Amino acid sequence: QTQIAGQSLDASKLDVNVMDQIRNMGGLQLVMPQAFAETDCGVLESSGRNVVEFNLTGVSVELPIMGGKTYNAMTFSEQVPGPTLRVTQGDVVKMTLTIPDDEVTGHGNDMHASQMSAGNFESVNPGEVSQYCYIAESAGIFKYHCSGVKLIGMDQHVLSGMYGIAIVDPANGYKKLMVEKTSGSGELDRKFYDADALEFQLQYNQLYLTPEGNYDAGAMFQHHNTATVVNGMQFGYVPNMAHNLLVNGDVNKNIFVAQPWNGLEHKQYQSQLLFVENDQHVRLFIENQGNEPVFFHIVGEILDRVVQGNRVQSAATETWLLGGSQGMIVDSVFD
Ligand SMILES: [Cu+2]
Repeated sequence: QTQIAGQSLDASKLDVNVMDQIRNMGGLQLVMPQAFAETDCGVLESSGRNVVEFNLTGVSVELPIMGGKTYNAMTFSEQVPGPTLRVTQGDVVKMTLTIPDDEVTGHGNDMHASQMSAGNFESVNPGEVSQYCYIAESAGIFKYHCSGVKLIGMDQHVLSGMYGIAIVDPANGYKKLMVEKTSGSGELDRKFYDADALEFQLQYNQLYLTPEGNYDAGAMFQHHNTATVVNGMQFGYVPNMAHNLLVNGDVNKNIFVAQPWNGLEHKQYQSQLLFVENDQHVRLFIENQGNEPVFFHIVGEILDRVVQGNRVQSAATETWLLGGSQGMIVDSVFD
């Protein structure tokens, strides 16, 4: 019979050196699960799992801001948000970050889906390429962001545009959506929608800028944001001249009182309306990339389902709160 006795150890009251004793016993070895331990691309690539390459560049560019000015943005692959990675739970992600020779600063990439600290990846300097691999073990929506130069300037890099999302689809796919309807007073008439849905992604952030369009850390610490941005732009949800033409038959006949992004020269930085059909299952991937809370509500609608980490958090809720670096999947039917 074996008895195991527990006791507390106060190292300061021992007359032996605890660290020496541990060393004499052969030391301590940290054992971590596969997702953490096997970051070597060679091992993971030959694991038999599906390998998805995710290639990014770290580039500083000037981007338009409301009022006709520009700001000094930092980007993954010259876009804000950065490219979206979409994989299936269990896939191996092979992430490669390239920093061009003429880039002004080093960058990193901390992918929350990887469950690894950005500290392991350090900083990739101008002219360098770096790579790591990981298994996307958990389903859901996860932020990725620049980790600055060995964490220094991380706030500047992220709040200047270096962020994006990884969508990890559940291994067994998405579930059908149930919406409660009634066929009379007190008569429940559940309605089911196929898991296939029309999908959108919305990423929230703030810009903290000096009048010259540079990052303003003082403003960030005081939460005095210059702008709230959705998918990288202010007021991106108002119509532009293409919608004027569609709805009013005239590019110059505005639909809304303020249309700051009317010009088609803005290309991908043009405002975009989200067109959905009545009685259609819509899936929204939403991430709060910033340092202010997001109170997500759709005017005139109820969020039929909120999912985080492949677990239903709520049904039929009016608003859902996302803290900084938090994501969710909202399923809704507009009716
Ligand atoms: Cu960066």
